[in-house]
Formats: sequence, structure tokens, C-alpha cells
Amino acid sequence: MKIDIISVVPGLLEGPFAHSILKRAREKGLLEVTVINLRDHTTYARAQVDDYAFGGGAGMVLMIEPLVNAIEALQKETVYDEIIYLTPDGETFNQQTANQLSLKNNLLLICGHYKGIDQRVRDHFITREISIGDYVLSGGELAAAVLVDAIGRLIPGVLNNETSALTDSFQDNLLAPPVYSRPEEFRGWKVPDVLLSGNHKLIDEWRHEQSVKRTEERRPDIME
Ligand code: 6GU
Repeated sequence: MKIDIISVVPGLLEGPFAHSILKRAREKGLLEVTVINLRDHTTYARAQVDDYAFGGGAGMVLMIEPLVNAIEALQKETVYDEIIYLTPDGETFNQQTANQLSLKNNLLLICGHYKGIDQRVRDHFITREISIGDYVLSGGELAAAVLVDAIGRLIPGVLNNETSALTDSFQDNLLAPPVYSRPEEFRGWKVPDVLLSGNHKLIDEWRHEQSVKRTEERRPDIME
């Protein structure tokens, strides 16, 4: 999968994909992430990419021309399955959306800043608008990083048996059960006996019960 990201603060996206699972995905050639600096696509003086909003009011708007220049330059190389604008007024991102997007080949993510991007870009280029939750970030970059992480780990071959996504929270509308590792006892705090029993049927039943209990207690809203 190829994910291109247009940003005015590309430095914010240097770290997140350079470690751990996403690093391995990139090294294996399963995920290609490219960050495009919007300032490389402006024809305005001093690499200007934002301007005041017509009609007044506080806050700057990312101008249409640099964005369209950047998008159309990228479209010469790549046919995108989705052009996604990260914005707090988009649909709320969840596991189902991550699953859907992980099946695509080419994604273009556009990070807004300040008061957002010129509405005409949204009207004529954007195919999907996504928020990562009901709070406001100073730009779309951290949200883009969240999407790339959630999507990237679902690409076939990225996770191995040990890190399998099948047992993640949310995959079956249930939260994941508690997990334990060595030692069996620490300061008198014991690992539940059933997990040491070797009886996989009992263990699966216990984990399912724990998942249901946790979900009822913490997230009754996601239960089917
Ligand atoms: Cl996608 N962008 C911004 N700026 N703030 C957000 C967001 C996105 N999702 C939640 N808050």
C-alpha cells in the first residue's frame, strides 16, 4: 500500500513511521509512506500557503492553489482510491474504517492547519473526511499518523502471529481481555489459574467472558 501525505509541517511526520511495526512494514515493502511539503507546491512569494478568510474572522486558511498544485502533481503519478482530508468535522475514525482503508492500494491524506483548507478543495477533490475524535488538534498531522498506524498494521503480512490483529479490541465489537506474563506470582498478586491450566477451551471461554464483562462495564455503546 502507498500512502502519500500533504502537510505544511512535514517534520511532525518524521518520527511515527520510523519505528517498530510500521518501520518493519516499510522495510518489507508492504507500506510506502511519503510526506509531501505543501510549500514545495506554492507559486506565491516566500512559500506562502495560507491567507486570511474571506468575510473576516480569526484564523488563516490553506489556499486552494498550492493544494491543487500538489494534488494534481501527485495524481500524475498515482491514481488514488481515496483522497482523505483530516478534519475535526469529519466522520469519526474507528476500527471498521481502518479495516476498509487497509484494503486500498493508494491513499492520499491531506492535513489541514489553522482554520482548515479552502472549501473548494473539499468540494472538488476530497473523497472522504475523517476526524480522530471530538477534540481539536492544531493540525491534521497527528491524526494522519494515527490513521497510518491503524491502517498499516492491518496490511496482510505486517503483523505476525504474535501481534495478530484478529484478537484486537474492537475487531469483534468487544474490548480485548486482560493479559498476563511471567512471573506467575508477584508480591502475592497471582495470574488467574485458568491461564496456567493448559486447557485451551477453558482459556478461550474465560477470555470471551472477560471481554464481554469489560465491554459491558466500559463501552456498552459498542456491544452488538
Ligand atoms: Cl483529523 N484534525 C484536527 N485538526 N483536529 C482533530 C482531528 C483532525 N480529529 C480530531 N481532532
